[in-house]
Amino acid sequence: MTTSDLDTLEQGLLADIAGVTSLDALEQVRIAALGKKGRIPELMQTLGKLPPDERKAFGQAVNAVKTRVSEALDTHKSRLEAAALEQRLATERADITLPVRSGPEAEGRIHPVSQVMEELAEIFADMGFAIAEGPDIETDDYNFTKLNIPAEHPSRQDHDTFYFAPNEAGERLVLRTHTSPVQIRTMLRQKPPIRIIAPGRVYRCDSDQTHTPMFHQIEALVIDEHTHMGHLKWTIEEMCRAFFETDVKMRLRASYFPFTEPSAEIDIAADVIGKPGKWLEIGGCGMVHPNVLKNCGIDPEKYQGFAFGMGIDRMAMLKYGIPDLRAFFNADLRWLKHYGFSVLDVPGLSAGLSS
Ligand code: 2NL
Repeated sequence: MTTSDLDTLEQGLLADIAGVTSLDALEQVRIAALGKKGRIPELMQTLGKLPPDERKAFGQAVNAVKTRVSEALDTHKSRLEAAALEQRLATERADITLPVRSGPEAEGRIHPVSQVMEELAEIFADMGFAIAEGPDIETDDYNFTKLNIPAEHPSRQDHDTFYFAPNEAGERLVLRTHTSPVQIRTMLRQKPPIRIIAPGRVYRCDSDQTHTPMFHQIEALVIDEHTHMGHLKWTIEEMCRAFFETDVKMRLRASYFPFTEPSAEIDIAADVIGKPGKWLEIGGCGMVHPNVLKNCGIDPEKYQGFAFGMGIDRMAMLKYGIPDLRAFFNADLRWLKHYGFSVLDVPGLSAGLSS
């Protein structure tokens, strides 16, 4: 083959490419030109039969043709793809105002516990809190000792703890009885200021009408240099207002926890569930005990903090009028259909938490 034959071949291939109007046809042209048995590889194979002094120049010429043909193929491919997309955009329409098609997405329901966790996360995120998590299986030290609950302290019994058998090191692990160990871990790891919530599963060996062995708790912890009870009260009040989506009357009633001093129970006026004149207990709170701060390497002379804890399941029952706690954990689809939330109802403060 001469150089002018090569030129003719190139012009032919480029014309074929330019004349093609579909991606399939373009692929056929590519295979005929560059495929294993295509025109250009075929030419390459004839190189060996040329006199040695012509081989190099002809090889280079064939390679140059190959490069230009490849480029032409790529360019034309992009052009055809762009045209195909234009065509689809011009003819296909998506009506985003249509309701969700019936199918698994529309059938699915969010459990009230998940819904309330999301609502609370949204409320606290808005106040600048981060979400902290930790393991369900905890050490005795993090679940009790660091919280100012020493060995043999009576409140260890109050907690109805699920204990694991001691390991080789003689260490006794527990299923956490509250989410406080998550806060202990945060204080050990992070310097103040600290603003976190710790939502999650907790376990107590207790089972009756109003207690299940696994339930859900959320705790909040704030540590800073001038934190006081006023901050505590405002934060809880603000949370209640946002959560119940109405003004909520609240009172703190003096109480005792080993990990806070002073300590209080949190009561809200039962107006929110249509029972005016009564009080509902929703959790406990207090100023973090100086011993707890010390146990976590925080100087109680410099830093103070508050903490509070609430049952998430109970908050869900109150807000959504769910009467029976045990039904929460029966995996009953009829119950979930009745009390569950649509996957599309994502809680947000602007649109209303539970609209
Ligand atoms: C309740 C009462 C409470 C706390 C939890 C806490 C955590 C740390 C330090 C101090 Cl790391 N306190 N948490 C404080 C007071 C009450 O929960 O009734 N929960 C359902």
